[in-house]
Amino acid sequence: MAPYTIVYFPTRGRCEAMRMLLADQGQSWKEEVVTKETWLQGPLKASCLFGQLPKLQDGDLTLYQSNAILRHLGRSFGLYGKDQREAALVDMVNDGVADLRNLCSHLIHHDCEEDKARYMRDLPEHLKPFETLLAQNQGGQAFIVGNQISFADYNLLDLLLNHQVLTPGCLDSFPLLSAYVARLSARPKLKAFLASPEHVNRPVFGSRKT
Ligand code: GTS
Repeated sequence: MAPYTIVYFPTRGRCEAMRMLLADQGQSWKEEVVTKETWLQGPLKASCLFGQLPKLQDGDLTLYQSNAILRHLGRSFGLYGKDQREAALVDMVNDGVADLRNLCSHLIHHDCEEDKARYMRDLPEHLKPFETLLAQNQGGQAFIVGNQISFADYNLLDLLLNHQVLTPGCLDSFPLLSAYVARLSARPKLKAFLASPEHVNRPVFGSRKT
């Protein structure tokens, strides 16, 4: 039986990076999909430590907070850099991804045209640090940190794939990020996951066409 259960809304949202990580690491997991109706009834929300999802069940360990979950999976599968120095850099990247994800998610949930225009205008500035990091690591031919994939790579890849849906062409002026997305997406297990109906049919965000 799969040791992992992801409890979340019927979207990619904050869970697709952990799904990509599990799929790429050859793991299986169970999904418990929570509808808006169930959530609004209240008892499930009341049972969640911070009143929010996602929740990950790993055997008898219950975890909330998407980035804590990613870090836990990172430690479980050796996806946290090769040493303490790389681990610090992996954390830094993941925090940068989380900041941009929060910014983007705020935008989606508030649906304000002015905010959207500002976000689009500033997007290159938000993406630039990741291009810079790639350039500093083996000319962008490897991962975001070091020689091995880390949980931050899955989180960054998910963020970039979402942006390619939301604002096609946003990576055109970032050759290293564009190549990175293509290279990581071509990893056999990841490629299969990204082509699976489970991923393809799951919207990026809830209640939107995307
Ligand atoms: N810091 C938390 C994390 O990273 O897990 C934030 C979790 C969060 O904001 N969850 C939202 C939620 O449960 C859903 S989503 O933003 O991931 O789409 N919202 C319902 C509620 O009642 O707050």
